[in-house]
Amino acid sequence: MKFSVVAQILSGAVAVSAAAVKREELVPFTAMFETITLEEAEAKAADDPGFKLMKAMEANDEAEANRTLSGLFGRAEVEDRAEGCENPYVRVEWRNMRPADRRSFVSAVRCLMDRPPTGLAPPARNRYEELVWVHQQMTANVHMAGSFLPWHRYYLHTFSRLLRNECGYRAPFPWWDETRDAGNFAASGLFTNEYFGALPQAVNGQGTCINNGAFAGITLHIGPGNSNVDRCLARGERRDLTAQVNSNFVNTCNSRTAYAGMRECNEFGPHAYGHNGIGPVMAEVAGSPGDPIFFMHHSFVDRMWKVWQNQAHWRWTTISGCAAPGRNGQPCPPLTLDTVLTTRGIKPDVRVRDILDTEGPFLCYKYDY
Ligand SMILES: [Cu+2]
Repeated sequence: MKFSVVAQILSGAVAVSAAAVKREELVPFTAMFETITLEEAEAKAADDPGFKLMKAMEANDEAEANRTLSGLFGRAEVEDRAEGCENPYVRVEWRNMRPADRRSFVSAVRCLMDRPPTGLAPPARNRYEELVWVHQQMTANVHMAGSFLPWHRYYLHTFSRLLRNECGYRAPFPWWDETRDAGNFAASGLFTNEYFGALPQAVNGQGTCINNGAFAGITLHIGPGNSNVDRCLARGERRDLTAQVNSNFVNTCNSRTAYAGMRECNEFGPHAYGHNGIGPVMAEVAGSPGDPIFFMHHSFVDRMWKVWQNQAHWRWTTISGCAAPGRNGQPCPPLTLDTVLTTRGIKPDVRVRDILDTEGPFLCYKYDY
């Protein structure tokens, strides 16, 4: 009798404290990236000769494929490529990296978080957060416009330089082939105690503070939005959303022949679903680099663009669309080879022409596949 009362009290106490912890740890998704469905992406692509070609090839319709193929991709040759990148760095898919290199990558990211800020961004508490701050400041200019892909390419490059120059990272820069994990990002091998920490399932549509891995228990200070509020690194996979980051969606976007349509499909398709599917930090545009998995996700987005660029060489040397969204009913400023890409002083500003071809002299990298 006495024992059972004690047992009741004990189990009651455990239940209460577990509930208290759980309440504290659950973090709602407060903002999300805008998305389009695959059906909408296909409808927009329907009249695109590139999309017709893809469908004809899927259906093994050789005659139709040849009809749509003729004249589609232009005549630019490999020789059009600027010289000065004879041995490009190779970005290696996470699973193709040596375990020691994976560990050293994650430690280098952690090292940036452990370094003091330079003072460039007052709300930032460490060097890593200065980079998050740059994204926050640039958010309104570099999303929902043609500048989305070039700016994030340069942002990723800047991150890779900080890892190398300030934290001594020497191994290849990783990328993550998310299509292999569509619908189950948690199984990618990134979200382990050894590397980025867990990616738990969302609970009632909410994320959980991450208390394991290289970033266990960190406090974020930049975001959400334009605000700067202390909060935990929270994640919660929404598999219905990560399922959209599949090769069918990627190929549909990359079948678009004009840059503008491809960029829009990428940004609102696989890019947005990857963000929204990982957790409340990743789903909030401005502060999303607060979760270091941001850089793995954007390496996937950058590689997706690169695959499209490799389909036709003119895509290494020409660009179109908007440098920023049009405001107050005004037409948008055009995106050109001379459009400036800035990291707000972390690295010198560059122009689109410098980064358009990753195998040009300035960036000089490619992907392992
Ligand atoms: Cu962004």
